[in-house]
Amino acid sequence: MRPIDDSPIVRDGKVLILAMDHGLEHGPVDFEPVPETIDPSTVFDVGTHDAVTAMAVQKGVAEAYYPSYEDDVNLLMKLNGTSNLWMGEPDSAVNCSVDYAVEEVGADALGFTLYGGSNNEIEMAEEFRKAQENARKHDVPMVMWSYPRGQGLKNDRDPETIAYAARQALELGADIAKVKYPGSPENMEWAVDAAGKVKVVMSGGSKTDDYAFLKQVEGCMAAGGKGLAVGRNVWQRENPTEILDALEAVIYEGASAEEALDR
Ligand code: FBP
Repeated sequence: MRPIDDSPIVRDGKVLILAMDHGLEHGPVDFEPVPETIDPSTVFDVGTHDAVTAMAVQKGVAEAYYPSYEDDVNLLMKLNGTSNLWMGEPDSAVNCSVDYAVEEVGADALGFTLYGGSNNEIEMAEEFRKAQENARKHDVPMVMWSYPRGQGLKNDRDPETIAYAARQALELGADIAKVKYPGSPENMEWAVDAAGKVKVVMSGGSKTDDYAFLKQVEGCMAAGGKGLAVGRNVWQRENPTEILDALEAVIYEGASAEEALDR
C-alpha cells in the first residue's frame, strides 16, 4: 500500500464511501424501498453530502451521470462486478480498465472485489494484480471489496475469515480493505490488526434501524477502523441526510451512536 491520506477520497484519515453498484449486483429490487432511487441522480444527490468522500459506481453509471456531479462528488470506479442472475462459484467480470476509469472518466479511486475462498480466487487475484499495478502508475488508491465466499466457506462472517479477508487486502496491495462487520469491536480489531497499514472500512449490509447501524459503525471506529462503505443503509432511508449527519458525527468526530442520534 501507499499512504493515501492526501487523496480526495480521504477526510481526516477516514473515508465514507457511498456505494451504488447494487443495480448490477442485486438488481433494481434494491431500489424499491425508496422508488426514486432507481434514478441514479437521486443517489448522486445524496453523495454530495460533506460526509461522503467518494461514490462507488460501475462504469456505465459513471459515464452517464458523473459528468453532472464531478465538481461535488469524488468518483470511485468499481472495476469489476456482476449480476446475480447466474449461479455458480462467486466470480466477478472486469468491466472497466484502470486507464479508462482514470483517463476517460476521471476516477479518483478504484474498487475491485475479491471473493477469497471461491474456486475463482486465483483468476480474480491475477486480475487484481494487473489493476493494482496500473493503479500505482496513475497514483490512485485501490479499494478491495474483500468478501470471502464460495463453497469452501461455511460462515463468511466468522471473525477469522474477516481477519483473513483484511489480511488478503494487505498482502495483495490494496490501500483500503472493505470487509463485512464481524459482529463485535473485538473481532473487528483482529481484522484491523491483520490489515496492518491498510485502512479497514466496514461494509454497510442490508438496512437495519438507525441505532443498530450506528452502533456497528461506532464499534468499527473503536476497533481502529477508518470508516464505512455503505449503500442500502443510507439510500434505502427516506431521509438519507439525517443518517449521513449521524455518520459524520460517529466517523469524523468520534461521537457514540447515542450522541449522534441526540444531535
Ligand atoms: P451495502 O452497504 O448496501 O451492503 O453495499 C455495499 C456493497 O459492497 C455494495 O458495493 C455491493 O453492491 C453490495 O454490498 C454487495 O453485497 P453482497 O455481495 O453481500 O450481496
